Amino acid sequence: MNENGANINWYPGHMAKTKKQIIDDLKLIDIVIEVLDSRCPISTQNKDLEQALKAKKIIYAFNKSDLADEEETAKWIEYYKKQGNSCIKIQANESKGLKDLINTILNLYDNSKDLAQGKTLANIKVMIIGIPNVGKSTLINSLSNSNKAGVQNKPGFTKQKQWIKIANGINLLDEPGMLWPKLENEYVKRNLAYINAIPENVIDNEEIAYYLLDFLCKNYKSNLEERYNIEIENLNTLQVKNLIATNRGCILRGGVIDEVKVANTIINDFRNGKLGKITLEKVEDIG
Ligand SMILES: Nc1nc2c(ncn2[C@@H]2O[C@H](COP(=O)(O)OP(=O)(O)OP(=O)(O)O)[C@@H](O)[C@H]2O)c(=O)[nH]1
Ligand SMILES: [Mg+2]
Repeated sequence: MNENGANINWYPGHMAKTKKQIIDDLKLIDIVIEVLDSRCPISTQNKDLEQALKAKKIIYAFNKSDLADEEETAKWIEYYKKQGNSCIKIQANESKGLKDLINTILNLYDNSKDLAQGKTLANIKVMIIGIPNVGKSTLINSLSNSNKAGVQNKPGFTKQKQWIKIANGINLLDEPGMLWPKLENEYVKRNLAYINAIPENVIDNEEIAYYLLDFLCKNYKSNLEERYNIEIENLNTLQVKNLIATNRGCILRGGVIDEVKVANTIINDFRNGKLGKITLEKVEDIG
């Protein structure tokens, strides 16, 4: 077990600064794109900035849609839309859904101010926000057709604000707003650990892999059977884990199971989509 346990309170100093910076930057912004992970949109949506975002138009971009259960993503989009939100399914690393995203920006933008000033071309200022690893930099790069946004976050590296021009008078702030995920409860914390949104050093891989496997046994049994070439009917989660270890050669000398290796195998297979398209949160389970 992770000695930090469930009550981990973890909000590094630089994040408070980053939040302040985002709130400051928001003054310049017309439209915010909050990137969510389609596999767990609720867990990846940040509640920290709710107040600052109230006056902004927000588009929820359901990213990594290639890794999520398509039926569930459709239900999530419908659910978000019913609540009056703008949302679009995308796959940033393959530039999928970006046309829809741009059209949504154009539809949401109120150009009356530009017209009043006699401007014919819109000047739409957009900022991308989201928790770690949801694909903010990838989205900036795809929208701007470049590699301007680093794939890693570099805190404390203050530079001049730059705007990246994309089509149709849309300008993207070059720096995505990295939001800190709220570990509201064990359930959210686990989902965020599965999708690699919280640092490895604050999670216990063996524990996380066990919970993930338990979820998969209950919800995506055939995905496991197919990937690991096993039959799991009537087996409990522990037995399934041991079977996977045996089939994948996660065995130490003396026939002891290599717990670290089997845990990493399960987690990495999930993260890389090798277990198929999986959604962790269901619309039916909320509210
Ligand atoms: N399968 C899949 N992978 C994606 C997609 N979008 C981004 N990725 C991958 O997700 C990982 C994280 O992407 P980044 O763009 O660095 O994420 P970020 O939100 O900028 O992360 P931080 O800078 O750490 O906050 C990278 O390995 C990307 O290649 C997607 O739509 N599908
Ligand atoms: Mg980034």
